[in-house]
Amino acid sequence: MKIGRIPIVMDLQKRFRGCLLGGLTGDCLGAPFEGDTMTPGSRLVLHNYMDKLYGEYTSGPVKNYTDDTAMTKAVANSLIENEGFDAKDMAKKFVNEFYSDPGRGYGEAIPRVFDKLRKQRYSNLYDPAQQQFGGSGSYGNGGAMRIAPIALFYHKNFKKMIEVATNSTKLTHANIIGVNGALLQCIAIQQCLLLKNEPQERLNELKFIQDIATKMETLENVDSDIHDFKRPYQDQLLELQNLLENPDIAYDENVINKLGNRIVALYSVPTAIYCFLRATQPMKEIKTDNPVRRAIQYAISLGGDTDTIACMAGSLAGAYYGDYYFNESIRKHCESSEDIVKTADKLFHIMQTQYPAKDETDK
Ligand code: AR6
Ligand code: MG
Repeated sequence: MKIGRIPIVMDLQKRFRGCLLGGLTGDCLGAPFEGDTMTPGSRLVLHNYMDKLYGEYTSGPVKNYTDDTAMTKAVANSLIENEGFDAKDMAKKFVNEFYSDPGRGYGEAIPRVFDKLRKQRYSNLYDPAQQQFGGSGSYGNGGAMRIAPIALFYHKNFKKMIEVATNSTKLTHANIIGVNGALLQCIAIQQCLLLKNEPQERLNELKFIQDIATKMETLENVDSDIHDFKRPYQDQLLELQNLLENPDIAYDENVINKLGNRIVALYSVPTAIYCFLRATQPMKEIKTDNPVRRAIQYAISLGGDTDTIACMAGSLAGAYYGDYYFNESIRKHCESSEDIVKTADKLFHIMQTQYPAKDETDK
């Protein structure tokens, strides 16, 4: 590290911590704004609120996390305890977590999956999710919001990562839009982890998007006739690229119109990726040197499904920048931040035993 530069975050363990801390922080800070249509006035309120939280620590109410983090923890703990993916254990952990603390703001339909899984004693793990919405399955962003531990744990093995991400998502979300949204977020986190983060070097946002689009091309089922469109995520990634290339059209209303701020995975995962990429550069509307805060604050400022979009944007930013941008104040203001760091460390150590450092990536 050269003097005068910000610390270089090349340490993978710090990136694991950053990714889970970013998700937690986005979730906790976004939750109070969920469902809001943000006006210039409410964006100012948000900015002042964020200034306070990221400033010198002053005691104040701790912000609680929601289902995003509750389920992320369940995914991480299952991977840790089983040293890998065990579908039945993960399903049990989702169910146990929900019934021990159901008031975390879960999606309206997902409790039906938990109820059925419990009643049939985990005998047909994938049936309850498949039966949702008259057999079409959920296209909500609930699979994507909890995918981070899988991206971390399997980031050295693309094929395995995709397989586990798919099967873990299908425990609750069977619709192809829900599944591919989780895959998109998973791939984006993996790319963040593998990118060199040289402080003087600008992230090549367009290349980042093109690389994801290439991977999605092989994953999106072009023969599917379930939807009016054949390649929905690739189309959204083109919209995203267009917004990045033309900052003059990237005003908030247009970003919301083009990418979305909804509970639907297709209209929230690309948005979160856009928030992360846009926030890698200074933003005149969000005056702070902290790019992780920028990603989270910008995601919240779009309104709608603020906790989950900020959670996903925060996970990406944390995976790229590591845990450096989470000061004492923000850690103390978010419920369970010490716990999530311990979880990230456990995940890191077990990942290392499974994938020793000399292993190639993208096997
Ligand atoms: N047809 C119609 N509506 C649907 C469909 C479908 N096939 N799929 C989803 N919806 P859910 P999640 C709508 O319950 O994805 C929390 O706030 C429907 O209105 O499967 O885990 C989290 O923080 C359904 O209730 O849960 C996330 O933001 C809703 O999408 C979000 O909810 C959510 O789908 C995650 O929810
Ligand atoms: Mg939530």
